[in-house]
Amino acid sequence: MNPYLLRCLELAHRAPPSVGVNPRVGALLVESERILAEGWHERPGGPHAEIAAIEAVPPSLRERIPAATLYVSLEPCCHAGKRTPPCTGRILAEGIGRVVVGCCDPNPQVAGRGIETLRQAGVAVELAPDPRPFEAVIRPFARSIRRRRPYVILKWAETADGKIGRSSGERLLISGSEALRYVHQLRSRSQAIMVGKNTVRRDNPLLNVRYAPGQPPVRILFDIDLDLDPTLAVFRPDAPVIVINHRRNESQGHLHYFVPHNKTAYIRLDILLGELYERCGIGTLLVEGGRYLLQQFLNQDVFDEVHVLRGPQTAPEADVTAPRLPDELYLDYIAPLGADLLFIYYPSNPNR
Ligand code: AOF
Ligand code: ZN
Repeated sequence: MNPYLLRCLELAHRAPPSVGVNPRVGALLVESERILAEGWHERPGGPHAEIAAIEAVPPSLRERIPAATLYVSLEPCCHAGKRTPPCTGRILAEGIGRVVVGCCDPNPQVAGRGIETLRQAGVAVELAPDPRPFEAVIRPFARSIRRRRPYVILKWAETADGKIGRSSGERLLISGSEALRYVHQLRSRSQAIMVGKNTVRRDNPLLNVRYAPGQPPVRILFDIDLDLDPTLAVFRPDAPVIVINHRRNESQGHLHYFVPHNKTAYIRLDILLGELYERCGIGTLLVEGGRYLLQQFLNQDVFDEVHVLRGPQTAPEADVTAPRLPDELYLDYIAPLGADLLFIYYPSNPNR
């Protein structure tokens, strides 16, 4: 791959999970084999990657901008009426003559029109020979903008005989340290994490990031009648907490009480997630349990990936069976994590 395009991918990965409903994008300006400046898209409402790169050019090098090539991992946007002005306008205003693009923007409001706009204005636009690595970086964005709901990863750990817990409520440690690290990496890459009410009450989980670097995700809880004990660990102020309920619709510090507008949201996960996407800007969601909630996501076909960590042993008195996987899944990846095995499944038809 062209090293400048590869660098765009690296820069795109600097975007934190709070980039939310927006894509991860990286860009750089190169003139005579010299990198004038780099940029990436950091947060919704913040400058797009191209703009960040243009603005990072030191004053002494600004006069070189028109002679430079702009490398960008995603097609520059051309649509107005959103949080930031269209990047195509700024590219033209700067007089940049050549742009190399990783892949097209799947946003229906762009979808090739950004490239078209630049070409019509006389800019030489080239596309990366293989768009797949660029499409892979924006996969959550591509899926969520089309369905207008967050990209959903379901995750659980199960014993060698497929049990995830004890009905007595007594805690069960299934995974070894490498698998735990993996889970915390997954959390640190997710904008939000969701668990069912019984899991909160019984396990009193922290739902933070301890065994990996990174920020704790937004916690999303179900507390319909607002009767959960406020001293539970999930309510700690280390991360924003969205409390789905049917009484209060207001924010109090880090606590965001959320009443869905559409009453069917209490039983239809696609509608609930649609509201979390539109109203709270939640773009990626990790669902960690318990069994009932995970099974609802599977049954209602509201997920994009399933990560199962299978331990090497059975556990005494473990009697809660793992969620039942639908037939239309394909197993994409298996890898050992210490003594555990990680299985990653995808829906067979991701365009469903
Ligand atoms: C780009 N470069 O770095 C990004 C783009 O709400 P806004 O103003 O931030 O616009 C978000 C839309 O812009 C998003 O849906 C996608 O189509 C595009 N994102 N485009 O040229 C970037 N992040
Ligand atoms: Zn843009």
